[in-house]
Order: sequence, then C-alpha cells, then structure tokens
Amino acid sequence: MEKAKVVLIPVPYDGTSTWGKGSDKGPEAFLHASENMETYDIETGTEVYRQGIFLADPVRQDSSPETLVKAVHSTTKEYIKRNKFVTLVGGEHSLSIGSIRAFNECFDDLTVLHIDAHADLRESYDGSKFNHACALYEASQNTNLIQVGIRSMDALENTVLDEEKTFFAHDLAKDDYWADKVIELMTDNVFITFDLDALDPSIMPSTGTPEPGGLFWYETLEFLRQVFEEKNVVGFDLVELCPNPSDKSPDFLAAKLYYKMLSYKFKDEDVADQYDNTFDEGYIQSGNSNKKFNDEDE
Ligand SMILES: [Mn+2]
Repeated sequence: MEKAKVVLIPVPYDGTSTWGKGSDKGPEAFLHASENMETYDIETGTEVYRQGIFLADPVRQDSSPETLVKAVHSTTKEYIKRNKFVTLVGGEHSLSIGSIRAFNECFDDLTVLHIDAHADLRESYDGSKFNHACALYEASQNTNLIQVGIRSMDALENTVLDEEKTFFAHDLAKDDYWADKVIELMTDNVFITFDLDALDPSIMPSTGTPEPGGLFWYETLEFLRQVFEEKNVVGFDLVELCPNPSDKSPDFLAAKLYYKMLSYKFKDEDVADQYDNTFDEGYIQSGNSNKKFNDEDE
C-alpha cells in the first residue's frame, strides 16, 4: 500500500440491474483472468505492475443502492487523498455515481469521459436515483460530461443529453477523426468511466445489456492511448462485467483492457519516481465541489 502508485477497488455489486444479472461476479472473474495475463506490455515496452498496484478490500454494501454509492464515494476519496491513482472494477454502473462524485470533489474542472452503449441519463429509474440507468445523470449536471459509443437510450433522455458532447456509435463508424473531436472537448483533468457494453458484443458478450454496433479492440486502445497522452487522466472505473462461466475470453479482455490503461498512464514514468496524482486539497476544503461546470471558466 505504501509503495503502490495504483489502487484497485473491486465493487462486486449488482443490486439494480434490470436484465442480465451477475455483474456482482465481475470483479472476481476479472481478478482471476488477470492472474493468467503476461505482464509485459509489448506496445509501450513496459511492465506497469512494477509501479505497484494495491488491491483494496472490496466495497460490499448490499442494503441499498444509495448506501453502495456512499461507500464507493468515501473509499475512493480516501485513496485519492493518499495520493494514489485510483481505479475501480465493477459491478454495475451505479457505483460510478460514487466514484465520479469523489473525483469531482478532488479535481478542478473535471471532464467525465463516459464510454458506454447506453446514455444512462435518467434522473431516476425504478423509483431510485441510484439505479444503473441513472449512472451519469449527476455528472451531466456538474461535470464536463462527454459520452462516446452511445446506441441505446430513452427519448426522454434527450432533454438531458448534450448533443455537442455526445458521440453516437453510428457516427463513430463513419468518422475517421472522432477521437480528435472528443479530445478537443476535454478539460485537462479527465476521469474515465468505461462500461464494457460499449464494446461490440462479438468481442464482449459478457455484459448485462449487450447492444450491437459497438467499439472494437484496436480503435478503443488507440483512442484511450491518445487520451492518456494528451490529458491528465486522474482515474478510471471499468464496470458491468457479467461473466459467463463457459466463455472466459471476455473476462480476459477486461483484465487486459485495465492493464493497457495503466500501461498508457505510466508509460513515461520511472518506477523509482514519486507519483503525484495532482489532487487539489485546497479545492476540497474550499467547498467548491459539485459546482456546475462552467464553460466560461476556460
Ligand atoms: Mn451500458
């Protein structure tokens, strides 16, 4: 814990999913797959595990989605304040309400890069504001939210969705320059919330709500690498792995994707260097958190 630059928080939670159940088993399948992965990253020529990855105790809170969100929020914030690069693996997407809230309280002018098949912009669903279908509503109100890969939503979500900052899957398919356009809209501090169902079900069938027409492996990596190179990625979560016992390749994809993201983050950082996660303690204390993101500030 003292030496590790990265903290991985497993959140085995599946309290509000509506269709395919089982994302509470996601973190375990992810960790199991990661044990079988080779740790040298060919693309960056690095072994990012040497930076130290601390596996935190899982956040387990099943009493209500709201309690889960609060527990994720406080755990995430605790590790940010300890100067770690904080990552979370789920579990269903409602956990991101807590992780995003924590990052938004610790980093100024936060961009939330939301990669997902679903807009998740409902203010409440099934009687709760903490449903997975509402995962990004709060972020839409108080961060610079950019959505990528979207191909499933309710008509009502159009009232919340910002068209300028939404990159639908059918648009990505026709535009060679989408990655540059997404990055142009970002502030410097970026938190990534990655719902695995953003990927095409042909490579990632193990999600609760698979949707056709998703992202593929290399275009996803190329995009992520560019984000990590051009922006200060402050943390990320990887959610909605819903493992299938008879097909482990998606679990392996999730583990590899996680490791690729860390490899991009730390590729130019010496193992011996002190890590500075750039969180702003004064920002927390001044009570500036949760303000509406203001474009005029730029
Ligand atoms: Mn989704």
